[in-house]
Amino acid sequence: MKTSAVSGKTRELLMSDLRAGAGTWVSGQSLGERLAMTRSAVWKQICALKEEGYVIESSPRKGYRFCEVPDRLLIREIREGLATRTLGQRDIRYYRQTDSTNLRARELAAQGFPEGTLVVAEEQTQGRGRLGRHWFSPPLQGIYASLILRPAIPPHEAPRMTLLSSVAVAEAILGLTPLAVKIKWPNDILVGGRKIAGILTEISAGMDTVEHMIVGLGLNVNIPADAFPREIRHPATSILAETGVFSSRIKLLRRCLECYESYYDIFKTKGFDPVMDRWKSLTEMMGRRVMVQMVGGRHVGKVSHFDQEGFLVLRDDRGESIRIFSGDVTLL
Ligand code: BT5
Repeated sequence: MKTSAVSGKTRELLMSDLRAGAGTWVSGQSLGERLAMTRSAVWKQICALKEEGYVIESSPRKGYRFCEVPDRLLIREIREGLATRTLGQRDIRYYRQTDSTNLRARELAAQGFPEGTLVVAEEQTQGRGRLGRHWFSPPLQGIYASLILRPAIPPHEAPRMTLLSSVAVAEAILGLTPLAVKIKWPNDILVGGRKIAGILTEISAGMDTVEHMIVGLGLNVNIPADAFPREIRHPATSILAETGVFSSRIKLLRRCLECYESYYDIFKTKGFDPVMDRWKSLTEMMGRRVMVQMVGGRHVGKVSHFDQEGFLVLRDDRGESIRIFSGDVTLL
């Protein structure tokens, strides 16, 4: 029986039929027959897909032809070919605009949404950095994404996850662009000393264990160099500014999720050492003289190492070791 009441699932089937015939015409009648829909129901769904940004040609005689996927972080595009088991495979929330994806993810986590839940936005009106700072999040030019994780670790090991996140994002950029990215503790991804991405890790924890963790990624993809506001204190850059070419945000997001999952798996099965080893190979901080500004003061010294829990260990001018949980590092 044909019906015009089409479920979301039917739209997904229609989409995969259209995609499968990419570049060729598919008649409305054959689509309708395969999906048990009237031709006008097919047409309505095509209109909805076009509204989402898909480029689909239509001709009264030939039917429909799938031409182009929009440059949007749409849920079905995130899942298309995503090679993960958990991350991004569960609930995904998509916003054309929201205040902060970390805030949205935090609400979902409090409601019990599982590990791997993902929140993405095309634009943030109040993107957040650490210590209440602002994260510049212009529409459709960057990736603003937050993951819910529920790692079985004690709260004092949470900084490990920030390090793991930086490694995963750096690997994703290295894999898809020619850029030589570097990591700056605790949460910066840099290209030529300029910040191309930042990660905001927020945890909710009891005494003994992390209840949930929100890992928020801001990645500057197609932001022109001159679009960054002056009030950004440190030099910022984007993949476009560095390479001169536009990159696919969706491919980058998928690769971030895949890299994240593989490092998270390594962490769970082999421990933190292999993650730390990769982290060390991606940072230029080892042995460097730095100033670390923290909430309660500042320290100057040489970077001695990063310890098992992800803390920065400095050796100050008197030869004393100082362990630092979080702060802003300036290379001197
Ligand atoms: C960070 O903070 O680097 C963490 C940024 C995390 C942003 C993501 S976006 C998705 C998710 N939802 C959120 O609301 N947040 C996360 P921090 O280390 O405190 O750096 C913030 C500083 O970086 C600001 O004070 C600016 O100086 C600078 N900045 C702001 N926007 C920037 C941008 N788009 N690119 C580079 N630098 C920026």
